[in-house]
Amino acid sequence: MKRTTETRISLLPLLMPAVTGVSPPNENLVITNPNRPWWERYQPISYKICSRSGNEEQFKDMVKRCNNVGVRIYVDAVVNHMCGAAGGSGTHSTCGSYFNAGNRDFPAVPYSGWDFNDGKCHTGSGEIESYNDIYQVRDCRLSSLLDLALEKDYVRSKVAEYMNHLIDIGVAGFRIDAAKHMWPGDIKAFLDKLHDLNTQWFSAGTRPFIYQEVIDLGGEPIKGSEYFGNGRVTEFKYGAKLGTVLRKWDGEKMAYLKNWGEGWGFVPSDRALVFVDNHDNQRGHGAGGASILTFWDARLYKMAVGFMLAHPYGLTRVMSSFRWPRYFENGKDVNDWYGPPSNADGSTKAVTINADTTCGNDWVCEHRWRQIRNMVIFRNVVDGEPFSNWWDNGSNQVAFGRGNKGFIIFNNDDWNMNVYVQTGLPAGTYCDVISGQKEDNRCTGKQVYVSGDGKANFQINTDAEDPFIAIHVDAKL
Ligand code: AAO
Repeated sequence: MKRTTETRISLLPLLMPAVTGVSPPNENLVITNPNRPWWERYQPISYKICSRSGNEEQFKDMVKRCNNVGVRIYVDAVVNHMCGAAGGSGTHSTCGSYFNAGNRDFPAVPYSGWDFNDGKCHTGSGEIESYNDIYQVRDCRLSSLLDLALEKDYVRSKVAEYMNHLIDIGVAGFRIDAAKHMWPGDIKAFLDKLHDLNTQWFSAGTRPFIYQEVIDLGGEPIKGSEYFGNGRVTEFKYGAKLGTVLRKWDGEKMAYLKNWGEGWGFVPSDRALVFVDNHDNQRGHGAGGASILTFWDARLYKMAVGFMLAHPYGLTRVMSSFRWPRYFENGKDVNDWYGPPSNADGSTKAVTINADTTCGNDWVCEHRWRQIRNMVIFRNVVDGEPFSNWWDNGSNQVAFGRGNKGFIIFNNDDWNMNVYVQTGLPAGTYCDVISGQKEDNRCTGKQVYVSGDGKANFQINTDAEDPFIAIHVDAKL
């Protein structure tokens, strides 16, 4: 499968075997200072499918081949704005379309001055100056990005035309970038214009899946709940809190996760899109702060992703990243702008696959890590089963099950664990899917014996490579 430069994998276990989220595929500003940052893709020039990841033919080919094997594609839709006000004029765009940011002229759409919110924003700078003013947040420029006038039917129609083009090609839905910076009613207006999904792969009448990027950590007047009518919303508290708990900061401990979910002040489960990290906060952009766990903290990261995938709350998204030369100066990563692994001519390096199934060329491919991949399978196996058999030691040793289908147990304490707990599973020998998995009716890693009463003994040393164990009924010998 051809991969885009920054791929994000999300999981919709109910609906389908695998789901892939891709970076904005439309034409964007080419930025050379710094040299081709990843974030240039959030500065649209037109809605032509033509980016560093490939052209329209290549995109269509990817969508088709993925759909044919049950992998759904979700597109990151950047429709709140075009490029930055200082983007200049010329043809320095990924498809060579002419534009003039100063004149608000984007003839390849076309958009002109009338289609932007310059007149509607009332801050002196034209920028969002305060997140406490909901009008600024929606009508002014986010980081100088030219703010589209989505109250206009013309603009709504152009946005819908772009998204419908993608739907007709076969994509399954969208991440709505910067949704907090658009009025919920304006988003509804362009969503209402969208086609049903392509019947070559989806049943007639299937609507696109929608989730909106709304950063609501509390403390601002705009709430994620304002957007529930349009689809799911990103729950940024999830990764920020889970990172704090696993790092044991602020007096947090895993025992407190007993009422994880709405009990922690998160949005309702059926409205939440959850993740441990995303493309912004894994490198200090966006929101979440220092507690966010990423592949750089691999041991805690695997535990966090394992916990997320085992827990019933929310619709889960798994991150898939590239490595960059991270370098901190005064607490800030000065290389946070680094684009994907690329060749001298600027083209993106292929995602090569190593003999051990991991990726090469600096692609991290967290979704291929055994522990994460196997927990995705766990999530599919336990889908629909209730949260059950919670156990904790009052500290950082916790366990829970999903009905009689799966069970997971963690030791994040500084001492060894040796416990005999109720799993809720049928008697038998199970393969731990963290240290290994079931292959040819044997376990490549640890084995767990569940007795007739559903109980099992678990031993996890504090220095274990991965201090957690997960078992499920599809990994029973
Ligand atoms: C780049 C340059 C800019 C330049 C611009 C135009 O970096 O200096 O002005 O080009 O030339 C990405 C990059 C940006 C990049 C942009 C365009 O991250 O660096 O700008 O592409 O190339 C806000 C938005 C949210 C947004 C996030 C980054 O609400 O929508 O900023 N995320 C999306 C994408 C992201 C992309 C864009 C949007 C733009 O995921 O990749 O930008 O398309 C508060 C607010 C949040 C706000 C953050 C950051 O968060 O609540 O809404 O996110 O601030 O500004 C605590 C608080 C928390 C607070 C946080 C940070 O945690 O609890 O609420 O602190 O202060």
